Amino acid sequence: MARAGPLTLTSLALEKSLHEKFIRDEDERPNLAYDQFSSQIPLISLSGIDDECNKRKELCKRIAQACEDWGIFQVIDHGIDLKLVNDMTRLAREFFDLPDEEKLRFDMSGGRKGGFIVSSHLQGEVVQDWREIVTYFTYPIKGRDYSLWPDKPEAWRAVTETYSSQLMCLGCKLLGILSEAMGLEREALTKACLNMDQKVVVNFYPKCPQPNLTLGLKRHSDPGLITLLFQDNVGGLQATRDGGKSWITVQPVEGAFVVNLGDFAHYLSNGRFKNADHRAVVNSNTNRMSIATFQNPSPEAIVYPLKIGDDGKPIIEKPITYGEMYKRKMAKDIELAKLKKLAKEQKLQEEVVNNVEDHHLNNGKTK
Ligand SMILES: O=C(O)CCC(=O)C(=O)O
Ligand SMILES: [Fe+2]
Repeated sequence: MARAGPLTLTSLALEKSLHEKFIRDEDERPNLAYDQFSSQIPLISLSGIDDECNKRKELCKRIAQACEDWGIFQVIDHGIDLKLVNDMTRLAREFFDLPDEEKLRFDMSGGRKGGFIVSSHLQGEVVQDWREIVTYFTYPIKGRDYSLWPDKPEAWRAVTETYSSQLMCLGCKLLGILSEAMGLEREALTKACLNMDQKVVVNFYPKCPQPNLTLGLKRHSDPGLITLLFQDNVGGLQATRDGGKSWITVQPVEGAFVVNLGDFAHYLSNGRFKNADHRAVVNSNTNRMSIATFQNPSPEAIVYPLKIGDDGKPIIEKPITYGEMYKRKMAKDIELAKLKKLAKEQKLQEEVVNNVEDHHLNNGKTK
């Protein structure tokens, strides 16, 4: 049977121009190059994190400051074995290099909880992201469905298991620091998650024929508590602090993890810590890969500030569950996408009416 054209982005990347479904409206297109780096995001060494001494206190201060300013920082000396990270990225690359058919054996678009997907996008959203993804639901362990974990390359499953457990440890250490920075007991944020969830998402951004017209991943904040992102040395992660008016490209640092805070952390800190607004841009020179590990609360966890200053007010009216918060976030995004689509259609319609009127006027003049 003949195949109906390219199925994955890796195949579409070979075409000369960008398929229409990836072309963003002008106001969403990137205005800053993937490799125009900024060093504004703090780079923090975690050495001394386990010492009960001044070093930990100092670290706590620096991390809290970064979370107040940006909601993003990078960490080195984090204790994760670099060989493990290199194995993880090498095997992931080998997976994305497989023929379409092999990758699509793990297609998760039918609602499967984990696997491979091309440019996932929201219901009702017209424009798609320029990325391919493999998602692993890694914690709680009893929720793992190994049949959805790619079986090629062969070693990838075992490496992902080790990677996920080591990142769970690092995530919890950082949550300990953040809890202390909030003036709470070390376990406060971990406990607030009830039974912590973890999801590992491997993002692959093939080189793109017209990168200025599209995004690898559109602007968003992560919904959960904390995300640990490993990116290769290409560059493409961008952050904004002013609602998207200006952006910076995060400088890739060899062996570092980018840590960013999500909505749950923002609410639990009563708005003190930023839920970092970020996106990924792509380029026409080279493929890019990043591995995002999301540490999230369980759906039943309560979203409400853990501490409110003496004269402060809670930034949310009443406690809701994380599951409900997530549902509302998705519903809002879908609503925005719908409104945007409607506005675009109306604008097009107005343009047609104006053109017809101009045409009549001009015809009238020449008669
Ligand atoms: O690839 C990147 O740099 C960003 C990935 C990201 O933000 C995500 O997966 O949520
Ligand atoms: Fe993200």
